Amino acid sequence: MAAIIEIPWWNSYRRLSTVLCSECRRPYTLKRMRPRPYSTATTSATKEPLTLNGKTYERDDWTNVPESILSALPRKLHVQPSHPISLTRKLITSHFPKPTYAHHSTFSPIATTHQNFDSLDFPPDHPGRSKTDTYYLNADTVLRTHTSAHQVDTFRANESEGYTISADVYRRDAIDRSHYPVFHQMEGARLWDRTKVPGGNIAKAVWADLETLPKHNLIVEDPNPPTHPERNPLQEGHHSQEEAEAIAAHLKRSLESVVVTIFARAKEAAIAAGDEAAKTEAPLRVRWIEAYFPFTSPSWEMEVFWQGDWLEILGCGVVKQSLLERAEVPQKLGWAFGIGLERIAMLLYSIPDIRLFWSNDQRFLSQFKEGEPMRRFVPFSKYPECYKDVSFWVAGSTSSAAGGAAGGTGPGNAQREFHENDFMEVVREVAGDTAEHVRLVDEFTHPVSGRKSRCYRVTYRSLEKTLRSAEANELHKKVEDILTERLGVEIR
Ligand code: FA5
Ligand code: MG
Repeated sequence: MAAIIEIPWWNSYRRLSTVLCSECRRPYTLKRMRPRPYSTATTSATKEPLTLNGKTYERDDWTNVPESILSALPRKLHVQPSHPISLTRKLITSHFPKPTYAHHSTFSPIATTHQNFDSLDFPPDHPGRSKTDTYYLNADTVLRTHTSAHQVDTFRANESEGYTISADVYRRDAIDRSHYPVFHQMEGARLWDRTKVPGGNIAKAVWADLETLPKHNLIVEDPNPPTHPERNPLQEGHHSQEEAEAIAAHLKRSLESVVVTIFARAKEAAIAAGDEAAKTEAPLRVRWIEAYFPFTSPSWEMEVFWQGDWLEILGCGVVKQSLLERAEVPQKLGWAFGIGLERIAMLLYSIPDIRLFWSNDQRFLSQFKEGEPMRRFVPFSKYPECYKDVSFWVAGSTSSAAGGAAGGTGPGNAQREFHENDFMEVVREVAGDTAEHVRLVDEFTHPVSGRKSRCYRVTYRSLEKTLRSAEANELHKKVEDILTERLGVEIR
């Protein structure tokens, strides 16, 4: 067997020992990484090719997209008239006027791995590429995990100075009130052309453009310098310090004015709903924090203080010049951002649960109207929850070292490593939107056998009716059966 050679893949300029990846929220050790073990769990035994939007995709070892997810493809909530996701999209795009910005909302959700990862300089073993995090149609084709998948193609189309792209995106993820395997993002970007300014330095032009943006009096916490040689580096050799600073300032002001509007609207809606406290509530708190994305540098995330906690609403940064070279517009430079539409819509309308966006219930849909003043969502009812625990021995855990080796052999390896997202997928497949929350409540290693046990609590609650105990039991039994069959775990 070939020895496993660990290849250095991280950008050489980063000398810190760890960073937190903004894509996956995992800390990275900036030395060398082994690929994570891949889960081989797939949700369909059929070998029939997948036919989507008139195109056929052969299944292979990577195919892991279940029917329940494919059925979300035609929904396109971001363009449904009077849907809160669509209203949120419109509110945000109004801050990025034509003709400077072109607006796209019909790009196909089916992306190549090149578009979704390679074109964005994702390293070969970035966890985002793994089958546990991403829905694959086959080894070369995914359901896009973010709107950034279209960055390079849209830069190449070169039709305007800026753009927005609104779209449905797909990720294998946790189950709770703010996570859903399908959600919506809006990407935005703005570029300047060196050949159009005297001396080829765009800084002055960017500051002049910034002067035309709406001003606000929001106090924004931004304690870090615009660039930092290790944490948030300037793209040396591509951008001057003054260019990066001007682009960062334009980016931040553009996005700050979006949040100012959003929160002003949310407050008006609260006051209109008779929420007296909204009139005197503390001013909005917003902060910029340093971040890391493979395709921007420097990079930031914006967080807002909401209901007692900091909530991340977007990621952004100065576009990596390698992308613009790939797009054959090397003379251009600028910024890009990606914002989560559900998170914004939940704040705007006080929508308490992300599953509601998928409801066809008129009691939900009739509360939102295009062209009418924004109103807070009035919950129609809250049906009782019913929770059930499931404890199991994790497959393959008696030989955890073998799991590491599995990483070296990659997909298709018979030694399955348990991954929580596979468990989430089973729960979603069985219970659909009736699964409200799944959390790990206990985990231990048997002192003698070394076997690992996990206990998860699954909260079932229907948004539309009272769930009978017998129905919850039936769902839970099915979850247990599929877990055993597909993930090879042993129920305790
Ligand atoms: C991205 O997806 C980057 N593509 C953003 C970006 C674009 C950075 C352009 C730089 C330049 P991230 O995974 O953090 O980053 O997601 C961006 C936003 O999408 C988050 O801030 C959040 O608002 C939203 N989001 C992410 N995951 C979820 C989820 N599971 N459910 C709902 N919203 C989510
Ligand atoms: Mg993020």
